[in-house]
Amino acid sequence: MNPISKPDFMPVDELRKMQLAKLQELIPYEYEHVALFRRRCDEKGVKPRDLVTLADLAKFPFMKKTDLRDEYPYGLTAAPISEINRFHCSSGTTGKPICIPQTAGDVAIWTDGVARCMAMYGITRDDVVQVSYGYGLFTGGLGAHYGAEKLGCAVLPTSAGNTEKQIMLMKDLGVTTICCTPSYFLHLATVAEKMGIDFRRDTKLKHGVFGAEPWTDEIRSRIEQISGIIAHDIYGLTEIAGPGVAGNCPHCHGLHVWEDHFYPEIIDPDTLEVLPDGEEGELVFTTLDRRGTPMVRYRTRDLSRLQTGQCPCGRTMRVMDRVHARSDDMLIIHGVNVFPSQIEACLMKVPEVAPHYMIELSSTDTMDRFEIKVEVTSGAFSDTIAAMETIRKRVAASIKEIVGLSPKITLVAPGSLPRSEGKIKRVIDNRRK
Ligand code: DLL
Repeated sequence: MNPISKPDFMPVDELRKMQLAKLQELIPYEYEHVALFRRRCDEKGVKPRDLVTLADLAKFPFMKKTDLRDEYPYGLTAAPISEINRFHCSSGTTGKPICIPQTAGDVAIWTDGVARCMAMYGITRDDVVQVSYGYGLFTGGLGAHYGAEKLGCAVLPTSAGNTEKQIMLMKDLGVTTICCTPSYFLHLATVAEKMGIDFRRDTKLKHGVFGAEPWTDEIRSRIEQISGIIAHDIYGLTEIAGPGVAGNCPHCHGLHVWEDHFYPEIIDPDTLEVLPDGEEGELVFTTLDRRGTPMVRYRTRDLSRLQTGQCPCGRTMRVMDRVHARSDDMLIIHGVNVFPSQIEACLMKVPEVAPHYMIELSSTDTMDRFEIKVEVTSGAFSDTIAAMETIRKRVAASIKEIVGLSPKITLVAPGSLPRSEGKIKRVIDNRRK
């Protein structure tokens, strides 16, 4: 076992004791240094000394993305600027960005999370790791970079874009591991095909470290089929660290959360009650070690579940379900609740369509219009109307069966929908608000 992985196997009672001890340091620290937290605790009538057991965490107030925006840039920062080593910010499409100042210790914890994920995937110092996540304010590039370096891998920081050159370098340098969004990998695969490069035959690629956006099991299988690599899932968010909050082991259908750093809870997003392990709801994280911008009970909006039972790999850290959706991604179409991931799963049941699609919503005076544009694979694409109509009917039937709706299905030519170098945007909602 790589020594980096040792904490993953910590006995559960030791882990719970450690979490409580860390929380009993964190909560008074946050109360002392972050005025918003102190004010909310006072309004609730809860004091740091009320945290006696782990269950007492539920007495403390939540934090939300709007708090980060409202308190931008330094309102939630607990450490003095002399201790701050790094900023990561993300700008939403509307309003103020969020800003997360971090200490050197915070960056080290984040690095540890990524390195432990990679070690769990079977990546070693013999691997050549290409980081095609964006570098800069986005945490993907630097997070994967530091994690791979900590493992001792040889790292190639390409960032996103310049796809043909990325493929050339991948081939020439003997890259074994690619880190990028799953949607960018699909784009890489299409460009490689056009360049006459077959990942299996012409490269040494074995591992993909994919995350930053929801992706279904069906997309994962497609990726593995077309490239012959193992597609690993890595989860994280800027507010808590970046990538490396959780990752999947070869045995679990879900992701081990590095609970010694990031304490997870699942809540009912309506009642805000903590739900027992095994029930689905909204993921909430508390950063147990972070001192630059600590987060207590941060509501992620990501929907998941903490699984019960022990993973066969022997890791004691709880497993969360893969994040298939965010509560704020849910679309209500003709009164039906639909997640884009459900549409993706329906599309991927039809082998003739490619994993490139767009959901478009608009409204007339009287009704909503719902259209799905999806690319046909280059193998199946033809100019015979009858052949295309057969595929279109199959897609429509798959969506009707699972989602219960009958959108307009438009089949488009391979390569005609926009590609993304980072997180893909698959929904255009132009309905009246
Ligand atoms: O996306 C950090 C990251 C970079 C994770 C690279 C993994 C790989 P943000 O830009 O703050 O940070 O976006 C965080 O992205 O709340 C989820 O909704 C989504 N997300 C991240 N990883 C996954 C994943 C980075 N593996 C938001 N599966 C999160 C599904 C994911 N959704």
